[in-house]
Amino acid sequence: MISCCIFDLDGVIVDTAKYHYQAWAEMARALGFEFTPEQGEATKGVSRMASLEIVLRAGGMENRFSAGQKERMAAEKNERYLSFVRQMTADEVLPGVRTFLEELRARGVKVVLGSASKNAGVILDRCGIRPLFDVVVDGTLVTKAKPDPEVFAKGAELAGERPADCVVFEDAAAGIEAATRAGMRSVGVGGSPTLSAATMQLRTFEGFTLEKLAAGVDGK
Ligand code: B16
Ligand code: MG
Repeated sequence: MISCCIFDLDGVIVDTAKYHYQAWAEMARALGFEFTPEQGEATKGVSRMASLEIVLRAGGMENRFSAGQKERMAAEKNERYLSFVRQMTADEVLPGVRTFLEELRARGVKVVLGSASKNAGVILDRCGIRPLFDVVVDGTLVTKAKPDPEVFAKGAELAGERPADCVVFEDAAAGIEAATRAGMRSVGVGGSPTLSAATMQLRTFEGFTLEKLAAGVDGK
């Protein structure tokens, strides 16, 4: 039975990773080194402060700054990131997502957001999709980052659904692990080989339906 679908945000609903990357790369350049797109991959699904550590390590600067300086750097990065996010429109919702969310709602399946981002609310608002979610759990509500199951467990609890009836949609390996640890089935979105632990794989939401989801996760 599937009574609740829980969606990661960045990489599943929208591609905000490109804005995170641009903001981190600008910070790195100001510090005097290049942060490459390949290095940026490691920040996907990871919290803001953990991402900062990844960037500083890439520049060999992991021990150079105090905790207070790091807080300020993360805040500045976030301002840069928000300057991109504030320009977002409904066109940036990834293909097929809106139709699939609408189908779930029409069929009585709960729709929940489970994101590490503290900016999830503003992104949902900019894209005009907040009304499609029954429950929003974001980085402001959880204390433990994925692969800890907290974000998904809380989503199921607030939706009033049992973990066994929930399916998580994720583009990051840590998110698939979090779903498994929460006792939920999972869909690896985007086709990365790092998502092989997911119950099923999905390249795009275009043409995807509840029926296809049920067939894909059934009996696994
Ligand atoms: P913020 P998700 C994650 O979103 C991003 O993938 C990750 O790159 C980012 O560092 C994290 O949110 C925190 O974002 O700085 O906005 O709080 O994939 O969990 O939806
Ligand atoms: Mg993600």
